[in-house]
Amino acid sequence: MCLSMAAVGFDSSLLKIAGGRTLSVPQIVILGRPNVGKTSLFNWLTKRRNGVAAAPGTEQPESVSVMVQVNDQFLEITDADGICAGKGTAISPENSHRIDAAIERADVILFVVDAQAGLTPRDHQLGRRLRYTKKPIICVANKCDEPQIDARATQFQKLGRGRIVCVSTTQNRNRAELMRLLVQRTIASETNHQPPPASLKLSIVGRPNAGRRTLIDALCRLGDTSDHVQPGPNGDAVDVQFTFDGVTFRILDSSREQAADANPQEVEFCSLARCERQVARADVVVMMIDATQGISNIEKQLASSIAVQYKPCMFVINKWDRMLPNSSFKYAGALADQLPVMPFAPNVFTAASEGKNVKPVLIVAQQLVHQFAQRVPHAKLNRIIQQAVAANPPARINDQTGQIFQAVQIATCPPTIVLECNAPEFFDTDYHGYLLATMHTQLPFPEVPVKLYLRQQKVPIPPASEPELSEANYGAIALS
Ligand SMILES: Nc1nc2c(ncn2[C@@H]2O[C@H](COP(=O)(O)OP(=O)(O)O)[C@@H](O)[C@H]2O)c(=O)[nH]1
Ligand SMILES: [Mg+2]
Repeated sequence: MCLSMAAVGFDSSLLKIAGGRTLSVPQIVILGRPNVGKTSLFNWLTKRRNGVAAAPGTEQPESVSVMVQVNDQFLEITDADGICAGKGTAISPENSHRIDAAIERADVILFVVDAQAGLTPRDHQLGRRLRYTKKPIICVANKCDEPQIDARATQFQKLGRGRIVCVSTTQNRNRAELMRLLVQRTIASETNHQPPPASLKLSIVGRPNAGRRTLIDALCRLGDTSDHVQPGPNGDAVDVQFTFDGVTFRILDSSREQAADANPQEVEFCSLARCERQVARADVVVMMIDATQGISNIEKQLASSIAVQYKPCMFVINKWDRMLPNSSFKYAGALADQLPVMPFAPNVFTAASEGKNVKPVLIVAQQLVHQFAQRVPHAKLNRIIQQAVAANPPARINDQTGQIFQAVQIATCPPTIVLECNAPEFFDTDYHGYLLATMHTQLPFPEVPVKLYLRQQKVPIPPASEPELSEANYGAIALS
């Protein structure tokens, strides 16, 4: 935790890298109405026999992710089951925002339908929602247990949502075809990726009255030029953009929408879901905290929802003028205890109404984007991991101990590290935390989330089952 004030030399070309997704592990999101077989498909594609445990630190999962490797391609597959749940045809407002956030995160979408049950109003509803995205979509007609059922899948063409692939998770039909298409679409979406504009999207979240609007106005005053951007077609919050230090900042703020909410009961729930969508769109999240108020459940829930999306985040502790002469270091320590999900996130103490110390928000945002795109030399990463394990080996279980054979950084944005080990079960949540803390202190991404996977060292896949694909699965995601 630090109060970062100094301007750093910043290479704006890095924004081009960090703003794009091409260096991240491609995200495949499974969507569909309840009971079509999303979870079955997820387990089948990722070769999991049972349900998957929640990532450490989270409650009942709204979505669960697992990484797979197909030939040389890494893919992260997410079952967005929880957010598609609900009775009847209506999608609740909070799930509606969560579905938008999931679509925002995805590089390729698997839209699952049930070939036996046929088209339902709920499929239509989700289909309409997917019409607004340009992301590649594969329509997966599940429960085609026999080839005769495949003909029924043509009815889903009405949805007009991508190529239809007939599969059966229970009868193990057409898995290889779906996998091949998935990899093809992923590679195509990477190749077609437009170079992103040299701009940085800041999402400002926080409870009402924390001072978001005031901060935005103060930030705009720092900019060379500023203009208001009209809301997007699906009701995005009002954006403002300005240029500072040669970088175009685009600010996403949910405060106006929140003010428009009539029912205060709903405000909390809906605004949290809206914030999730805002977070999904952002390059960097600014979480505003009112220094004069305590940390409430709202802040805790917000921090968790930022952490599960692995977004770079800074805490802006506002109204600090009213807290003087308190020590900011003491406050930072207390904050870390109360919001333990992102111990690495930097703090900036501001008095937005007086325009004091708001410039560091823009400087720290640039630093975070820079850190997020860092790639570490292989030898250095391995040296640090080996030293960490030697200094504090994992606990012995049944006279055996965990061993890490190799560490590989497979992606940036977020920095994503795979540890090849003898058995992931030897490394519990505390040990993940220890390794992550070591990486945060010793590698050039101290203030951004790092994704860590543990993988049992490769076991060859029997060639008879699927000769053309070579695949490997990775351990559950550890929340950094
Ligand atoms: N006949 C048949 N049933 C399936 C298939 N895949 C899933 N199911 C069943 O459909 C039901 C709902 O599956 P689930 O994966 O929980 O659906 P979700 O709600 O979309 O995640 C379960 O009873 C599954 O056993 C399939 O390929 N064929
Ligand atoms: Mg399910």
